[in-house]
Parts: sequence; structure tokens; C-alpha cells
Amino acid sequence: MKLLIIALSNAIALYCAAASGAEVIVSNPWVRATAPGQTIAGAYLKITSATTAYLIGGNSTAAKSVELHAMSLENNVMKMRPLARLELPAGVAVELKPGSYHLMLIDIVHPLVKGDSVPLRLTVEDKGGRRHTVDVKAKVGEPGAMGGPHGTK
Ligand SMILES: [Cu+2]
Repeated sequence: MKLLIIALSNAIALYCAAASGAEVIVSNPWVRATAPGQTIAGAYLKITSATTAYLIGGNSTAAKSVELHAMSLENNVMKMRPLARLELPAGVAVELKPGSYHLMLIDIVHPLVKGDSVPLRLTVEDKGGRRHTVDVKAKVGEPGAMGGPHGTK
């Protein structure tokens, strides 16, 4: 019962791609608020695909491009690198979160203000190479620590 309540409170969106019946669930999408002059911001969400698939990127009317990134700790320095695809194992919730995998809005067209929301279109490729898009509205949340696009937490 507790699990059900948590699920319902998380603003879940359910999408069915017509062609294959592929089913992707995205919950709690959000993006960092931007500091003045900041043109990039991390975007985070939880995504579950019913069948094994790959998140390969996205786009948004709020930014010129959206990239998929990974972060890792190398010699005590947080490093970020572009990722071509992120595997979504069947039925497993994969979390994009600060300090880990994330989407990155690049060349943001206007400041992202906490409490607003921005449209985000995710591109998911199934095992057969077919691409599906999933539209979500990402809530603008807290800015990154020290005004950075990712923050440390
Ligand atoms: Cu990034």
C-alpha cells in the first residue's frame, strides 16, 4: 500500500508507442533552475521501459539541443562525458539524477525559473532499432550548488 501511494504522488505519465506496443513510463521529470547568464542545465527523471530499450537523447523547445551525459568520479574530480545511449533493461526503473546520468539542456533560450515547467521530448530506441518519442513536462526545480548546471547533489 505504501508503494502505491508513493507511485501516485509522483506524477506518473504512461505512454504507449503504437507501432510495437513498447511501453515507457517516465516519472518525476525536472530540470535545474538557471543562474543569470547560465545557458546549460541538467535534467533528471526516472524512466522504465517494459521491454529492453535505449534512451538515446532528447530535445526541447527550451534549448537548442539536449544531450545525454554520464558523470563519474575520476581522481576525486567529477567528470562529465556525452553518452550515445543508456540501456533501459526491461521493467527496471533507471534513474537520471544529479551526480549520475542526466540529460543536459544546452543553449537554453530563456532563463529557467523555479516552479515553471519545460517541455522535454525523449527519444527511445527499441531493440529492433525503431525510435519512439516520449513527451514530458519537466518541472523547474532547485538550481545547482554554487549556480552550476549539475550541482554536487
Ligand atoms: Cu551534463
